[in-house]
Amino acid sequence: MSRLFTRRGVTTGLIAGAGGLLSGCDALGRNETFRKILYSGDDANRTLQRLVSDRNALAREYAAPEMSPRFRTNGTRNPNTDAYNALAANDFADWRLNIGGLVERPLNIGIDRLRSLPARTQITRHDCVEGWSAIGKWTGPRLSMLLDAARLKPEARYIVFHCADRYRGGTVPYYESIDLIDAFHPQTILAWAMNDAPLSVGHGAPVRLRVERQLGYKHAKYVMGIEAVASLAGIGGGKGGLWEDIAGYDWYAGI
Ligand SMILES: Nc1nc2c(c(=O)[nH]1)N[C@H]1C(S)=C(S)[C@@H](COP(=O)(O)O)O[C@H]1N2
Ligand SMILES: [Mo]
Repeated sequence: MSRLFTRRGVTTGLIAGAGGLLSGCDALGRNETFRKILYSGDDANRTLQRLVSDRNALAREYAAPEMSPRFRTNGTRNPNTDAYNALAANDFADWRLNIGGLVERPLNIGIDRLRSLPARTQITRHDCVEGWSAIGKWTGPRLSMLLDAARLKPEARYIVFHCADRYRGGTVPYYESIDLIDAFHPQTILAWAMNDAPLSVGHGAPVRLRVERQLGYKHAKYVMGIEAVASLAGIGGGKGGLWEDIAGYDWYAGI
């Protein structure tokens, strides 16, 4: 078990992040790698800095009465593979999340551990590219906390999410990816609860990504593995996500 996951480690991490909970700039600023990449050179980077702070703006959050009475499921509603069905039959007690790739300290944690980490709850609007939206409440640890614990190597540029489901039951696994700005955005969480209940199979059990500044297809459900990479070229069809590969969707789907 990594040292940051001891109670003391988590507390220390939280104190370091206190006051930064709602500030994406702080989240970015805590990461030396970003600083070097983004703020090297000086005034030539002013435009870039402005873009980065826009990218760090928070998605709107809503009040409980604004939550949608019905939140539809979309895409895969059940991965229905033998492996997934076995995990689901046991209430995901045997599910393990792997965090690897370009990290100093690969992590492998179970669902109980994930649920015991300090969590963020946010009520946000999900916008699907197909033209529907719904407001729901999501709870889970910030992705940044896990990436900090795993310690990204300096070459890491993207975070890839490997999912349990296969496109239309075929052989192509669903996957998605985001850059480090979104990975460290304060509202980017690994949600294990929706609307105060454990995530249902339809909505991505046991864990799905919420990346609130982007469209629905970026919010990977059924997350099994998280991989830090330097380039997206070697993953899937190379465009950073299943829909990007097969349907030409934009990799950056900002809203
Ligand atoms: N693993 C996986 N994640 C996925 C999908 C999918 O088919 N498989 N569909 C995406 C799309 S297009 C949308 S709109 C949302 C739907 O999330 P929901 O089922 O909770 O409404 O999940 C996204 N994440
Ligand atoms: Mo979607």
